[in-house]
Amino acid sequence: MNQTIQDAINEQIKLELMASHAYLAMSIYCEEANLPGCAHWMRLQSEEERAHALKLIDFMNDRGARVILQGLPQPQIEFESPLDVFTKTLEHERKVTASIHRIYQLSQKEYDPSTQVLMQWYINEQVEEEKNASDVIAMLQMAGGSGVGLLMVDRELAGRTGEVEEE
Ligand code: OFO
Repeated sequence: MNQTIQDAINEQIKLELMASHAYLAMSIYCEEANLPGCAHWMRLQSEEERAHALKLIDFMNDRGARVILQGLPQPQIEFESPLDVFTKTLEHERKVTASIHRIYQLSQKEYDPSTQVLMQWYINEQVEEEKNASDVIAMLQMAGGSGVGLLMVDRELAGRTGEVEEE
């Protein structure tokens, strides 16, 4: 496997694990803020990001490439509000999308069809990820940041079911 692509995927593994770590920290924040639905949503999101990293790790292993795990920075642990939490989530997802698009381009340039096909899966996934965060932001904006409105959004988020793909 081309070294440039290996390096890019190793960076992407780090980015997915950073997202997992960030969303776990957000889940803890929500739990402390007495928002169990929000905490549940973020816990599932954290697990999903870990699954994204594992999918890349499996792909590298299957192709005989070298996986190099890197250290993760401490995630942000304090937030202004649930709206702040989901706004930061969307910002992070946009960075991840840009990174996936870069790897897709790279795989075209270096002619690596397998990576290209895998990146197509992540491209579709990112559309979903950005939509999910945007939907919650819209709900929070409509409901207002506190009181009954917030309670209703929290109940809605409690209904999220797991989407982690096992392969
Ligand atoms: Fe892995 O999709 Fe979010 O970051």
